[in-house]
Amino acid sequence: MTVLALLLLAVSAFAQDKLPVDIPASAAAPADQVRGLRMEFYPFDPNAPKGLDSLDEAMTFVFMSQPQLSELLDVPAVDFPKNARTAPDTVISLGDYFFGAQAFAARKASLPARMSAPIGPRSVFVLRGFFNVEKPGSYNFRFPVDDGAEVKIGGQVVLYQKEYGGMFPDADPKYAATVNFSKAGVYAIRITHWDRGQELGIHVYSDLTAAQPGAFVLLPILTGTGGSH
Ligand SMILES: [Ca+2]
Repeated sequence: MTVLALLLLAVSAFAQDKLPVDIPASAAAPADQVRGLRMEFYPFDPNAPKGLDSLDEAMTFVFMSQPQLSELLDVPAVDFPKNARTAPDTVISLGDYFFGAQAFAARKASLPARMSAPIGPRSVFVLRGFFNVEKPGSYNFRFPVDDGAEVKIGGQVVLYQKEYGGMFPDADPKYAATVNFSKAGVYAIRITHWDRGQELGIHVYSDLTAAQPGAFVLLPILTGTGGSH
């Protein structure tokens, strides 16, 4: 094997082996913080010079914009299923596909238009919630997403998946993250979910609360308001 081949091997191994992310003990959330999963929707602005063509652009767009819609969802887990949608992009009800209709079926709200001809449909959802870590330790996460997402836990970036082209198998290494918690407690999770068009979805799996070692379950979200009443 040549030196160059060895070097390429080392580079590719480095790219695939993501380092665990340490969450500082100070990131544990105060007990009286609002629970539940808050969703903000940012449709593409056709007057913007750039077309939300990448996750990088989506992050900037969200930073510079106000959400068109903001809702506190009453859902038990981060689960925004793909293939649950029944209608084309243009006019659909949020309940048709968002969180398997649990959060929006009763509301009958229409999804704001996210078409932006001639560039095509683009949108960003920001999801913010809390989950419980009963025991300090190292836990594994998977964030299968269509198309891309940034995931922050306790203020730390644990995933920045910027590829697009549909959802790959859940076990694809690009969706994986290992997170170390030095202290038990409630932690914030913030997901910026970017979609470049057509199918969309995100799930958050972890072995944090799985009964079997190595098994993955949807990440349970704490709901209701805590602590102060
Ligand atoms: Ca998509």
